[in-house]
Amino acid sequence: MNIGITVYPTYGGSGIVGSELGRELAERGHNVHFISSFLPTRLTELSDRIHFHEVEMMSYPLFEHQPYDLALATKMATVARAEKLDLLHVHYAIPHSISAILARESIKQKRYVPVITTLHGTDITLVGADRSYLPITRYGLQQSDGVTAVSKFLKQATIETFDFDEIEVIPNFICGKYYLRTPESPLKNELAPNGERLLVHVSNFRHVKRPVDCIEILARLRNGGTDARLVMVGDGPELSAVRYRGEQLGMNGSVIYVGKQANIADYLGVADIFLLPSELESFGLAALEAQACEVPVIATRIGGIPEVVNDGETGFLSDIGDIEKMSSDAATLLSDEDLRRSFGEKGRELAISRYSTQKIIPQYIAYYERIIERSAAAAA
Ligand code: GMT
Repeated sequence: MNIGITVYPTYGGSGIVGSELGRELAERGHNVHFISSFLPTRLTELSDRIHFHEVEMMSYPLFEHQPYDLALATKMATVARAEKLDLLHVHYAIPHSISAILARESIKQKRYVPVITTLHGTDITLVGADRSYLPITRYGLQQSDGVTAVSKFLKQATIETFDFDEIEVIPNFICGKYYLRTPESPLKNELAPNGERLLVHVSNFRHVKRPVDCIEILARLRNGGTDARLVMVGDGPELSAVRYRGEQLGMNGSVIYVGKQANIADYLGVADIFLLPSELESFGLAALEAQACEVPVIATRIGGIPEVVNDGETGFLSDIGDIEKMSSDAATLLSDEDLRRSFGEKGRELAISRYSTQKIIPQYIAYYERIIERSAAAAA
């Protein structure tokens, strides 16, 4: 198949999933055309099967804001015709599904290119549900030829908010060979020079991730006598609040802020515990990546997380903001190496058996084939 993929190219789960899906499809012999404002961060290599088409935008003084959606639609239409795309697969509904629908409609006399929209989370739960975007998001869902969601939770949230239920759940995935426990890595010694226990948090540091809670947990652990350090991977609007709280609690000497990182697996591979105290998470890709690296997860019992983390088996789940329980669960795990290892092993087993690329990528391919067939039958 010739597949067009659009993602937000910056750091973030939906961009990672879209980029890795493209790479996996190319490995299975498909031609993948990424259409985006710049090269997605996880897409480090192009090849004869992975192509990149940059969305160019003309700047004009009249435009207060550049009309990216239209430039994207134009590029999608051009690429769809030139490369004979079989479908356009967009990640994150807003504005990608609208641009794709516009592209499809603009060229349909020549070639009908079905549009598949994958919902990732806040495109439904926060942004899409907001009054300013709700009608156009619903239109995007209704007009897409196929819609997938990354968790059962997200499918249900979409039904409730948009009264739209033609949704296939295809969960996120990991490639087991890239996500491994690496306790012997030199990075371990760099981050924990005195053998301290390592807590790791990875996010885009938005309010919804509650990264300040990680500092609170670290403070409780250290004040309770656990020699732990916290590695904060990523960047975003809440980072200054995190640093401020770290300063207030006298914890910043035990926090390592490493900023945005291309290779998250390096940090997860040396972690003792992964922290994800989010107030909303439609899936929690980072928790899956941590489990694949045999790292027990301390997270909140919200959204799709209970679908990904087995409470009491691969991690511990708590209510939002229940710092005391999260700290005490972390202390339990950190004081018991056997328990930690057993949680870690079960986490990897769960990640590989339910969410490996071998299991999930064929689901996408089968779904593509179904949608292409259905669209062709409708056109005939
Ligand atoms: O968080 C977002 O606003 C968007 C998105 C992203 O690009 O990171 O995150 C969502 O998609 C990820 C990949 O499917 C999921 O793992 C995240 O749980 C989800 N974020 C939220 O629901 C807050």
